[in-house]
Amino acid sequence: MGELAAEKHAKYILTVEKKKDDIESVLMEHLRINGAYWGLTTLDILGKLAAVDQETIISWVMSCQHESGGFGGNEGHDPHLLYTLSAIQILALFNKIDALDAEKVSTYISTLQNEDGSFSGDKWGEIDTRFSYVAICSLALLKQLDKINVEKAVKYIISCKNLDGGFGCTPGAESHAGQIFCCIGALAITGCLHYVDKDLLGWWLCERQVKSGGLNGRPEKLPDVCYSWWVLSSLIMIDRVHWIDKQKLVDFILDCQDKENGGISDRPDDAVDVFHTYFGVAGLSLLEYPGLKAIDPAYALPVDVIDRIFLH
Ligand code: GRG
Ligand code: ZN
Repeated sequence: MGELAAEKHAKYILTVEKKKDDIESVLMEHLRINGAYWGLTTLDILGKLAAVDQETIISWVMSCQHESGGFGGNEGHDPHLLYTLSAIQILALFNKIDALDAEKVSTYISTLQNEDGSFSGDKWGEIDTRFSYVAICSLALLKQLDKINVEKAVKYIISCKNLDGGFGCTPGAESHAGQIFCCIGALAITGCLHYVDKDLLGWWLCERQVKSGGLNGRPEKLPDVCYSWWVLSSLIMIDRVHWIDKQKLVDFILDCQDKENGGISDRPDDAVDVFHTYFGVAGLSLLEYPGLKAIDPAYALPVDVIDRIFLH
């Protein structure tokens, strides 16, 4: 099965960052700040964050901020909660959260909370439990959770819980591992995991492991390395990670590496991308693979970064 090609993956991410005019980069222009978060966090877990030019990245991140306080996916783009969290996370990696006007950013986030406690992603109004997570995670990192009605936010998330123990994007919507990560992450951050039936949800989550060792995101679907993040982080937060075969999952992730050119794909023999490289490396970190920094399952940032923010 082999080992993690850590050096190659770091090199792959560093070269993707430089190629700004190939077709993927053009297609991804609107979510560059998300891509930057995935890539930089991967480098940090691999112990290679020092290889990037910190000043250039920080000033580019700050240039993505809108008058409203929210961040766009790139310079001149409209603000959205998803990009705002990525901006805060990138600054956190570099110990630069202080560069932000926390008051202004948190006011932007709080204006997106609705009467029922849910969050819209931006001023156009789409509601999704993803945005509840992103708002809560952002405000916690800024130490501004008191800007929103946390009780109502939690109540809305609980209203998205299904009879199978999972969570969907809105009340009554089908359980999906990605939404489960968002709901469990938000409940973990707000200290509200007691609302979750851990055995029932743990059962649903551990059933995501298929024969190859990989995890899928819903019943009957194909395994995909990204669920090594969405499912595994959730299992850890509810203390049920021992319900899956960890070694088989390690082997599945290692099997998705491009050992020659670096990068990790969604499943064996597919093309690699930065997102799945993050999910693979972060998944291995959650599985305590040797040589990797530990990552926090709720904040999706290295544990040392989280400790720096909350232990001082
Ligand atoms: C900071 C980690 C972090 C996240 C930010 C964006 C976000 C918050 C969360 C996204 C959660 C989510 C919904 C993830 C799922 C993404 C995904 C792989 C969707 C694919 O769904 P389908 O139905 O694929 O196309 P399947 O695997 O079901 O066939
Ligand atoms: Zn995927």
